[in-house]
Amino acid sequence: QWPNLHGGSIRVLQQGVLHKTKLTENGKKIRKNWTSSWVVLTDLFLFLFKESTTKMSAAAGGSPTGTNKPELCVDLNGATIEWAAVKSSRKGVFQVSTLLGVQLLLQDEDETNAVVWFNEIKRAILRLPCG
Ligand code: I3S
Repeated sequence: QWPNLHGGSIRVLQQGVLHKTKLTENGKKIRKNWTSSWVVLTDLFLFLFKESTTKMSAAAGGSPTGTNKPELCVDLNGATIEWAAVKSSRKGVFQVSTLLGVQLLLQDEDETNAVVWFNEIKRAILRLPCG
């Protein structure tokens, strides 16, 4: 568990490596650029860390501060998630879209694992006020 600013703590629901690419940036469609990230699902946010530098420290319970900042914080409140087989030739691909217009594809080669991630993220979204 990570400390937060209010002395409470952020509950980590699931973490691991996923492939990701953004589909849009500032509302504009961009060219895909698949990279792998260390993904941490919490109640409110999906945090994506650069995989190479943070996997070990995140796995060891490192906090997302200082040089270990996430490269992307996806607000799950009001977000949507759907399978996105038509948007990629890869298998195990789903899309997360936020209220503010971030569109992200996430992928796990292992489709069983992709289903686990999909269900956990979906459940987190549905628990939130706008979900
Ligand atoms: O949906 P697209 O545009 O066919 O996605 C592929 C391309 O973005 C490709 O790069 P180029 O911009 O050089 O064409 C990527 O290397 C591929 O990975 C993209 O497709 P997949 O099916 O992997 O999402």
